[in-house]
Amino acid sequence: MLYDTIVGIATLQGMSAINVVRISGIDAIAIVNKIFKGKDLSTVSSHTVHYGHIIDGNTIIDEVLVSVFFEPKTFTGENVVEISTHGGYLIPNKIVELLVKNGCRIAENGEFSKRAFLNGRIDLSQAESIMDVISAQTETQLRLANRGLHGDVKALVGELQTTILDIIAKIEVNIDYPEYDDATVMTDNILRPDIKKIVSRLSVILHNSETGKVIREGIKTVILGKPNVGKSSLLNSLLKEDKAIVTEISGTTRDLVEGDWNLGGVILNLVDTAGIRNTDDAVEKIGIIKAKKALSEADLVLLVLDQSRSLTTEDIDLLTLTKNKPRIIVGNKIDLGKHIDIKLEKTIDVSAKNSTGLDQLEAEVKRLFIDESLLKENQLMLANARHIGKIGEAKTALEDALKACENHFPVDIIEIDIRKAWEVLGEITGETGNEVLIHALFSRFCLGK
Ligand SMILES: Nc1nc2c(ncn2[C@@H]2O[C@H](COP(=O)(O)OP(=O)(O)O)[C@@H](O)[C@H]2O)c(=O)[nH]1
Ligand SMILES: [Mg+2]
Repeated sequence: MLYDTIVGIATLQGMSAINVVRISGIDAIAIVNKIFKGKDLSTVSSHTVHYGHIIDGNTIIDEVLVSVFFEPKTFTGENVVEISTHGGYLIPNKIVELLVKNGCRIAENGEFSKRAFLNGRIDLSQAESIMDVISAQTETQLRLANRGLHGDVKALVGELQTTILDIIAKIEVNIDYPEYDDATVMTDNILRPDIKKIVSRLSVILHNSETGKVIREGIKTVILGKPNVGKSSLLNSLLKEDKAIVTEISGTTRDLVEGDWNLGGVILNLVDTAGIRNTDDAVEKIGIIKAKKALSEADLVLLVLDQSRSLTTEDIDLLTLTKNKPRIIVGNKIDLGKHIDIKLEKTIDVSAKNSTGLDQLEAEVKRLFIDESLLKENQLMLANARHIGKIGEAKTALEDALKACENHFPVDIIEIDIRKAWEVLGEITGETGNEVLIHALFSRFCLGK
């Protein structure tokens, strides 16, 4: 391995029982050996753990356990040592300092994973899944991330690339033996059906990935309505906690109040807002500006109406404002009766106060955003926006190839589009692509990872 030896603290620092300092590189074992009092680490077997002390000259820094892994079967593919130290800030940092003095360099964010990728231990989709595994908040997110980590995305991409390569091979044969086939027969009888098949496969993948993306990223949801319709009450009853202040006084909520509603594996990131109305109150005004900004960033609007009374122009304005957004109209205060006199699209009747109708609301969110059959069958869904984008690009390239076929372009011209699709898919796994992308991706990782 050509790289220098890096060190990073792999655990969260603070008042914890232990910390792990991780070292990777050709000199990892030799460097640790210089500051370790215990067994001679150059003589131990790979994948073993050793008790001893980290020392600075004659001073003992900490009592530790040292795990030793010889290349190539390690996380990074290089020699790796993990030192389990006592917790806190001082000890692990002191050990890092000592290691740097003895020849290590402090690792950049994600550099361990980057080396694992560069040394061929994992592909890019697996590296990205590591971060997803770490940041998973629901079991569904974790399940999806684990499939990526185990190489399911990589396998899918490999399979798609092989199919595309088969088409390229057919074209190459045709180019090499032009007398072998008539070009029009080639495009009409062979290429078009083959390409169409992959395009429809990519369409299915893209469709399923909509659910995947929602699972991974959650649904940014803004609760909107005029003052006093029960927005804050709705937030509280969905979250089952008194997060936002509820009073009968209009204009109570001024700042945004947020909370996550876990819908059986899908997270709704709820934002309760100040009721939108004309007001002279300076603070409330700012709240309303924030509400409108939250609206522009939202994936979903819960538009709350007080259906125990007639609608006002403020309600109508909000109905117009949110017309082009995915929205659910929530008819609150159903316990007081239904008095809305104008015809509305589907309304979900709830009583935020008595927590009724919330199941129907949940069902409506699921109907709009997720394909539950995919979840039940534990189907593979792409969830990472970068991967989904690349699948989309591949599909576009193949659609271009189809158009070129229809226009009876020469096959070597059609091949350019098909090759593009192959290449773009390779960017998902990092097989094709450039260094800038790879650097940018890994720099988003946490330190020591
Ligand atoms: N009867 C009834 N009152 C409600 C319901 N939801 C909210 N309220 C009352 O309506 C008033 C305004 O509620 P709040 O949640 O602060 O409304 P916001 O201004 O839209 O956030 C409070 O007095 C609540 O107790 C409901 O479902 N039924
Ligand atoms: Mg409120």
